[in-house]
Amino acid sequence: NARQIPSPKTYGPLGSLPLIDKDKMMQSLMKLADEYGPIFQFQFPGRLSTIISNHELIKEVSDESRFDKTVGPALQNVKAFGGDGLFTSETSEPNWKKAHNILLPSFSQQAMKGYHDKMADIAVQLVQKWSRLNDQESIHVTDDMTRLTLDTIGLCGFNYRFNSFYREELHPFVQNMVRGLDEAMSQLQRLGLQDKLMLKKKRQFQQDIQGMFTLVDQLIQDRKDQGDQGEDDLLSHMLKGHDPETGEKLSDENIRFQIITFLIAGHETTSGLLSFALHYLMKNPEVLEKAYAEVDEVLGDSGVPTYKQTKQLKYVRMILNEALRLWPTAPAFGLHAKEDTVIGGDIPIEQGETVMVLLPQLHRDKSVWGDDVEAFKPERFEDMKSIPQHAFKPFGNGQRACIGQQFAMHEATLVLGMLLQNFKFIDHTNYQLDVKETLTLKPEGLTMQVKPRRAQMAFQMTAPKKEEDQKES
Ligand code: FDE
Repeated sequence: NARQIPSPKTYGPLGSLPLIDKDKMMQSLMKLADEYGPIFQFQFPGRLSTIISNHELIKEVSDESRFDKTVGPALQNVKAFGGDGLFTSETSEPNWKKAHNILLPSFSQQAMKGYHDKMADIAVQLVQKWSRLNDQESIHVTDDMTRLTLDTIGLCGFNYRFNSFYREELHPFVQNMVRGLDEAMSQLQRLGLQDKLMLKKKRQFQQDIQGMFTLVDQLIQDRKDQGDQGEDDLLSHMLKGHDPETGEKLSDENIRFQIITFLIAGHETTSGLLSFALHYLMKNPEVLEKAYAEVDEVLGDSGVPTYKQTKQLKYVRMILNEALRLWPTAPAFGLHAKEDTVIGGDIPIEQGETVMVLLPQLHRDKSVWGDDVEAFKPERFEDMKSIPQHAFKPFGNGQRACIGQQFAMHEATLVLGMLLQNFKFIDHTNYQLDVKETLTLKPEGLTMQVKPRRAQMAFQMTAPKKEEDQKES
């Protein structure tokens, strides 16, 4: 017998929308999950969404023989500029597999060695900026983290410098992207007719998309004109790479969509991650002490961290994982059933029917994490093998999981390591967490002050010996 899925009450054509805070959809859904349980149905205007959020059910839908990623309504809207790039394509679209095959080696752990110096280049800019602040000047944390992550993916991906630390305003591309993403999300909450009437918004959306295309197409054209000069970045891999299965190359149009995809996926999520981590460090002095101790032991006064040193920052990684547990910056993803199936023993899901996986709630499943789910305890990640499979999924699932996982984690570990190496963090406003939602999550309005921890900043010290790095396999 089929179980009835719980569902909050509805208000005519608005569905259950009046029950949630429009600006905090994920957090509202988390509250509803507390109330209605690990599976419930939410009536959006015109569509019913099944939301699942405990370990037991998510373990089942993580079975790739039964479920596959779905490009849900939010990603459908982002498709206007992400096209058939990796993030916004269905697994069945031919360019997904092709690009996946071509790009996988560019994101391997091995490939991170090649990006390390470029990541460090941008991280040094951040440390320099913070080291030159006057007393009492405060840092807008998410803004600086976004500068950092955008510049990092720009430099590692396409050898392009956004130079965000040299400008107060956002780079025009970022303005286009942020407004575009914002509009893509806003469209979700408008009723059909209401949406059609937003002519000015629509015109702006088209302009923003054109703005993004223009910059990116120019980048591709410039690289082609200049010819192969031995660059070893994502763009060169995309221009040269052949799909080992079919021998085909990516089209220029698809390369454009991939570049936009990496710029979107690679910077908002990672900047949110770093911002949450800094917030929790300032609120948890024992964790902060342990982090300083590790950084002093591994990095000490040895200057800008090497690749190998960065890999040794185990506790810093645990901190990042714990931040991703509490606030997975890409908080949800959609799946559809490949065939008629049943989950949870008695809940039928028809072929093509979709479910939404709500990560922050999964990451608070007390049967996995214990009763202190809200506590910030990096020690939970001491032994990754002790964490049940599919209980921690900040990077998504299976073949459609985040291709940028190693990239994001290496970058974030390096940056957090360098900040710990160089600065004392001061929570000068006694900040209370306020999670802002766009396509991703961020601590809204987080500011901090810093003081130098040592007489010389890392970037002023002599460069470490690079040969040591080469030896490591
Ligand atoms: C993806 C991803 C995901 C899944 C989604 C779905 O399923 O829908 C997730 C969850 C994620 N991702 C998350 C994250 C977090 C962080 C920090 C990140 N992420 C980062 C990054 C960086 C980069 C570059 C990236 N990222 C990218 C990406 C891509 C391309 C994708 C798609 C893939 C496929 O193939 O599908 C993703 N990412 Fe991430």
